[in-house]
Amino acid sequence: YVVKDGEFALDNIVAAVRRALANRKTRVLVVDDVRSARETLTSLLQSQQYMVVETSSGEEAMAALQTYGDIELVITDHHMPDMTGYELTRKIRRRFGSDRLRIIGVSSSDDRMLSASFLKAGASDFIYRPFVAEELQCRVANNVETLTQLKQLRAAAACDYLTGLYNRRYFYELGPKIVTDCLRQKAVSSVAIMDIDHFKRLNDTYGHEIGDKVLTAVARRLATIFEGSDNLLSRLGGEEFAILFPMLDSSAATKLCDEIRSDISRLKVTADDEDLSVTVSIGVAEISDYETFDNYLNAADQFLYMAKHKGRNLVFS
Ligand code: GH3
Ligand code: MG
Ligand code: MG
Ligand code: MG
Repeated sequence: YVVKDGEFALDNIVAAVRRALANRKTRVLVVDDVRSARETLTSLLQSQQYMVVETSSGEEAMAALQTYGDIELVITDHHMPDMTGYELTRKIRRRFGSDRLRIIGVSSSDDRMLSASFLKAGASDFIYRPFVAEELQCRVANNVETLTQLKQLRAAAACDYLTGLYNRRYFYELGPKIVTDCLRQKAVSSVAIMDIDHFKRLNDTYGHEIGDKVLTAVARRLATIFEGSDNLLSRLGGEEFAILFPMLDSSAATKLCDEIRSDISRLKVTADDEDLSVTVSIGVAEISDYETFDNYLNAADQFLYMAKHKGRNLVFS
């Protein structure tokens, strides 16, 4: 999501996630060994506009979860020949947390402890048969809504409020995983730290609000440059950005960073009827071994310091 002028990026990200989720149908997996029972559930779910996948056993259910990567809710019967719904619930929970996938147990058993067993095994909800259609539909809707809220929270937690870019937290969460993946494939990566030159001066001259506007414009430009790429862009804080270039060695990353440096220097930000421009300095470090992610960021930071020292508007590696 790329922010526009005068928008609070994070609010818009949250709204965009909500719209995206509202506009697409949720896929629900129904697991029951009795066909008529499956069909009852399916027709109730379809009347709520859900997409439904039916399976008649736990094994099939596990396979369906693999096949359809987007199942968000499983409604499972308990008594089934090969695997009980309780066992299926435990099995699913080893792979999917309740923040990714909701599970509702359904059973006509007269064992009143069954609902507690399901919930302890990680089910999100449980309904005894025979159930009132309305109640099942409400529980389904509540579970889907909870998942939507969790997704919005996750998106918000990963993003920077001002610019809408990924934040430092997310960069440090995902970065090491990407790097490790590359190293396993015997490929190096590179990381860059970019810092706007003399930003304090800009703030002092034009005020913090204009400073924010320039910062947002730089962020937006970077977001456009990296849109659709595998590179991980984030705002580390203040007027500093970090970019991870998976599978790119230092010389290729440096070349790319120099193009970005040049691009940013040509960026015009209109504020108070004036065209403002900024330059950036960038430090690039190659990640070729299993040292800590922090070590490589420190190395990039030292190169950034050299770029500043040598006069700014430069890339060092
Ligand atoms: P250098 O070229 O050495 O990087 O100089 P600089 O002035 O950019 O560096 P310095 O670290 O001294 O100042 C960074 C300034 O960025 C200080 C702070 O007021 C400003 N800043 C940090 N975060 C924000 C922000 O979110 N909005 C605005 N407007 N300013 C910010
Ligand atoms: Mg059954
Ligand atoms: Mg700085
Ligand atoms: Mg600076």
